[in-house]
Amino acid sequence: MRQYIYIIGVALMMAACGQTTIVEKTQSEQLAERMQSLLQKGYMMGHQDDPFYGVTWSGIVSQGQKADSLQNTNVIPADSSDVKRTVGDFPAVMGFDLGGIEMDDTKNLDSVPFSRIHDELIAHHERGGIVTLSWHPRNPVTTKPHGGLDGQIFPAGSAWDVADTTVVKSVLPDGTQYEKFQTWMQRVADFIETLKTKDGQPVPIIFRPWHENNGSWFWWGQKNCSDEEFHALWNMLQDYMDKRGFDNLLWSYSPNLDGHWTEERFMQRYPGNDRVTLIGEDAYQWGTEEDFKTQLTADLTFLSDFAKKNDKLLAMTECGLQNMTDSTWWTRVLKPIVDQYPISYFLLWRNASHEYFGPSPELPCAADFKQLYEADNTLFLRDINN
Ligand code: BMA
Repeated sequence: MRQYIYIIGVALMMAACGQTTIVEKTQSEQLAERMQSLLQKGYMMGHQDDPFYGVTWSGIVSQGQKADSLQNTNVIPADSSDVKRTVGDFPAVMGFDLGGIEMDDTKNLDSVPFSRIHDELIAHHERGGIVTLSWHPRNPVTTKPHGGLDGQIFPAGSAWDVADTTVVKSVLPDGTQYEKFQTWMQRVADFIETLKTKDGQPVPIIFRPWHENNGSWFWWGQKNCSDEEFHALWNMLQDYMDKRGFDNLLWSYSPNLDGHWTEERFMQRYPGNDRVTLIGEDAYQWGTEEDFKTQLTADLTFLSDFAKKNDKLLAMTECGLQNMTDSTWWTRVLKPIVDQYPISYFLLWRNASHEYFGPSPELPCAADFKQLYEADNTLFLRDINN
């Protein structure tokens, strides 16, 4: 529908001017084009929370520090990044999470100050990188006013609090949490609105809300709402963001590794071709290598076919092997599979000291990551700027 309105709009403008009008592409259209053309070179490497902390270091302020001193802290040494420390280049894609912004918190759910997310996201864009935002909003029914900072023990009040299956319903029109959720969306939009370059240009962002929705571990998950409720939730957020006038958001639909997609099942919660530019999957190896390979191959076969038919970009929006228990996993397990599909990027999840998915020079997996880096078809920051 939107594409239709856009075409009519262009046609009317052309008719009114009586001449051919060149309509400037939006920020998100330009990003999609860039991603599309980069497919010819290979696929990009991405990393969540890359500049904030790593397996052996942390550049985020300690819990006790006062919120008002966060703005000017410069505790992160320049270029801190486990990826850069390992291979000498930044990831092409950096991911950041908004969880907690809805509560007006100063730090996100992983203790990263939003002021730092703001600065690093813009910095990565300005150095020619691509950025993506996910959002783990707290449970609007059970969270206490100050979220995780108010004495709740995980998963109480968090995105993972799924004791009650009426949460999605509660944020929809006529629901008990409708007003609260309007404020939550407003806070997300207010933050995104600040993500501009020095000359005031909005930063293009791959935005992927309501991720892993085919699992049931988040309050918007499969068993926690009906298909209709899920669609209403997606649409409410997207329509709100559209109303706020963002043309820099490239909407990504990213369910979880499934292993058994059929077109019928996939379509049940797919937001629609007019609402999504990128389809992706969050795919971790939690179980055996064989199961992971089988499921990922099945899913990428289905998703790449779907993406092609529907003219969508494809990505592995999150992935990894927790704590790199197999130090050759990237080149031996992941790469041979993703090499076969036209993915735009794969994003390894965060490197916290207790759970990491990316490389670190001190770890045995560093050698394997260097090999991954040296492959012609894996793209890091320098590759996408050349
Ligand atoms: C999960 C884990 C959590 C983290 C969350 C949001 O997959 O990494 O520790 O809080 O993502 O980043």
